[in-house]
Amino acid sequence: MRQVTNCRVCGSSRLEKYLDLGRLPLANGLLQSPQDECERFPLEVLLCLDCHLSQLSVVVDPKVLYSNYPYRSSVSTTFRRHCYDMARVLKDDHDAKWRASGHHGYDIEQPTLIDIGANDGCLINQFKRHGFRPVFAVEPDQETSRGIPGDTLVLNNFWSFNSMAPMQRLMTLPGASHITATNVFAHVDDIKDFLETAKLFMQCGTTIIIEVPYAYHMVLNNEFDTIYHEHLSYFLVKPLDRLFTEAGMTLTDVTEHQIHGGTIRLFVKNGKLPQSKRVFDMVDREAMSGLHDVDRYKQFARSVEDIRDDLRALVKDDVVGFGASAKGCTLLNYCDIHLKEIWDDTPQKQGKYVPGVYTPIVPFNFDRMRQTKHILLLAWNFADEIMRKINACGYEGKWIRPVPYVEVM
Ligand code: DWN
Ligand code: ZN
Repeated sequence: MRQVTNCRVCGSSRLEKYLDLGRLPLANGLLQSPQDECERFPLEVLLCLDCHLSQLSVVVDPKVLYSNYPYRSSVSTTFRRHCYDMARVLKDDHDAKWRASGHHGYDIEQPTLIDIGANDGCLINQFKRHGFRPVFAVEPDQETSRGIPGDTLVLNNFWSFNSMAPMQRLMTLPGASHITATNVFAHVDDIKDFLETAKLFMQCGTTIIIEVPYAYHMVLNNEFDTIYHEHLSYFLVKPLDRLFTEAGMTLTDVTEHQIHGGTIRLFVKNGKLPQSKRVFDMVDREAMSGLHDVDRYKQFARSVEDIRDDLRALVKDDVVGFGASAKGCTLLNYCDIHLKEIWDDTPQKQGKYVPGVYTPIVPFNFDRMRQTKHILLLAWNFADEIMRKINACGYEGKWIRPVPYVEVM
């Protein structure tokens, strides 16, 4: 475990702690048995007083975090549709540029893709449906990567030139028109090495598309449970713009999306290029919302304590959880809530236990549904999809949503 003493974007040592969730277990370190021990690590968030990046106070070894990784992106229809929409938008944009180029200068008719943090191939599958040709995918967990289409070269490693001997082998490969990194950039400690490695695979027209949870929504919507040891950084546009500029790149555009409680999609190119007005508008909105002032984060921390107190008062041990999410592990451990069980559709999670609270993760079951009066939405980011599905099965009880404030529906 590495103690963070300097900001990973600007190097400043002026880091102020604004949230302490205690010593918590690793969110995806699911247990085989309730008797298993689980290691705990500090879960504290620091604000850089110079560039306003929020970041964890410690970095847990990624080899520990991502071995036997149980999370599968494709379980959620909502996320699959999000990837479909992303592929369609990028393909339409690519085709428009190809037509406008008069078929030269923009030298790739068929768009090509390198996907970093490919998980089970959820994104690659949707991009292939839109005519992208995958050049290769990077996914550290071999078991997880088995879902990636067989015609895609897969590198089971982390995206870092420093630690990837096979990378030299990949250097013989052509670059790609698009390099995607969805739900991975916030997980990376050395983000400057990440970008330098990406540069090796960028051609003149290449765009890197990075999607990360947006700290604007985390703070304003009290999404404290999105804080866990996998998420090292909690980004605002302001520090990101500085990061890319100092890396000799340009944040050319940024768009907002609802997925996972609110994310931003960053469009990054090599060199110094014009930027969309959206970049500046979002930085201004961050400032207007108080997010360049540590006091706003201390207000967020107080709201988190209120949610904890409200949940402790409301949730009894006959309550069931839905979605054995990483968020759920943070929420249950921080609030010290012990549910009867958690229903989850992910085969790799069923039969296991949430570390720290030892709650069993089981498949949905009609009989147990009929006996249930309250379900706690541990995957509230998919509330519509989950409630629609379970209500359609005849569930007549109540739903509890924990954020932005505790609500019984
Ligand atoms: O960055 C990350 C985000 C994107 O995903 C990863 N580091 C870890 C993970 O976080 P999470 O576990 O909080 O993500 P989800 O996607 O909110 O987890 C949803 C959980 O709910 C999964 O275990 C799948 C489950 N689920 C289900 O069983 N049936 C979800 C849906 C929609 C369903 O219908
Ligand atoms: Zn900083």
